[in-house]
Amino acid sequence: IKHPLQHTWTLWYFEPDKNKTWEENQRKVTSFDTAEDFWSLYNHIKSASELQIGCDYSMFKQGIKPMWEDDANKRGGRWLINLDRKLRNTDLDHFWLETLLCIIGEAFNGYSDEICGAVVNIRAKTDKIGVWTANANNKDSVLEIGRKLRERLKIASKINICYQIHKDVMVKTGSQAKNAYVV
Ligand code: M7G
Repeated sequence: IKHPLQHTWTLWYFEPDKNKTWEENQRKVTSFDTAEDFWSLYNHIKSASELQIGCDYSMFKQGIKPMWEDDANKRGGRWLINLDRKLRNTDLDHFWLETLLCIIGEAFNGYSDEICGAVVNIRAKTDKIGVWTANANNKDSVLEIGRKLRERLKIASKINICYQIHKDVMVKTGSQAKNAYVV
């Protein structure tokens, strides 16, 4: 018997194609609901650091699209970890794997219900890992998820990580949105 996960998760892959809309470029890869199937998938696909610039992986609970507009995300936001491209070959894959293990393993104490998914963006200067939560107003859960993420990723204490509300990100550009919370 395989080891069941609490939720079924879907992996999405984004590859930029100028002839298509952003939404059309988001492709569902596959879904899984056991630890063993997670590892077969993880071992089968390219690591995040091997993706081309401009590509993303997203892993979300089944039924939630990796988009601000989804009902599950529209009141939410993300904990954002910026990683200079110099760290792409040393830290990125490790941080992304640990992020995935945190979400599928329900590591956020009583707050895992608030988790929608996680995204890794491969970008020219700064790669990004985002952990998306359902409700930016649930301060206690947002902060606890941020603290746990820091702890599990072993983020150095001199580095702050910031939470951005999707509604703010939509109207600004990229990472320039104001930070609603910091841990
Ligand atoms: P990004 O890929 O999150 O970061 O957003 P980047 O600026 O580092 O590349 C790039 C652009 O993709 C945004 O300005 C939007 O045009 C589009 N985009 C990103 N997200 C996460 C969404 C989304 O959830 N919904 C829609 N409609 N567009 C998005």
